[in-house]
Amino acid sequence: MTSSTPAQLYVIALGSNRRGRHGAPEAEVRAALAAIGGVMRASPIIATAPLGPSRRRFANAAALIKTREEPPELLARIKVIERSFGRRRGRRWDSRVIDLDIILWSGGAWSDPGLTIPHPQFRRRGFVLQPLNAIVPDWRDPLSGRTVRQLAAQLVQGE
Ligand code: PH2
Ligand code: MG
Ligand code: MG
Repeated sequence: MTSSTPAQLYVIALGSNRRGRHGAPEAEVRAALAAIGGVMRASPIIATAPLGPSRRRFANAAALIKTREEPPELLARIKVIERSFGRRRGRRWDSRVIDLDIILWSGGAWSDPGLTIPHPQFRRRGFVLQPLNAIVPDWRDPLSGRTVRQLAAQLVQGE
């Protein structure tokens, strides 16, 4: 039962580059933070250039959340939130109303066919590392052993 599961911490990355029912991308990110709940810290929302073929700029942010959900339960819930915000499935690089990605987990690493934590790409993405650095600079990546602060500095230096 979830009630016997101890509290878990997760870092979630949020991105939007398309208007939805809450308004502009920044408003979608703010509404998603409220929908997720349990938010202990939220980064500023920053505007970033798109990585990939989409031409629209993104609003990106990150949040530290507390929940009793195990990784698959949290993933299922954020997928429901994405759908309720109007996210369409199966268009990997298309513009989107909201994208919610689990980046880090207090339990360390997780891997199953539907979910990998830490997020496999996060060390190479400034639009993820910059918001993360604003909320959890001392969190250590369980795979590389580096802190978020180190990973962010490394990416800026182009290492
Ligand atoms: N997400 C992507 C692809 N490209 N670019 C920016 N700037 N921000 C994103 O969140 C982003 C992206 C796929 O999830
Ligand atoms: Mg993503
Ligand atoms: Mg995603």
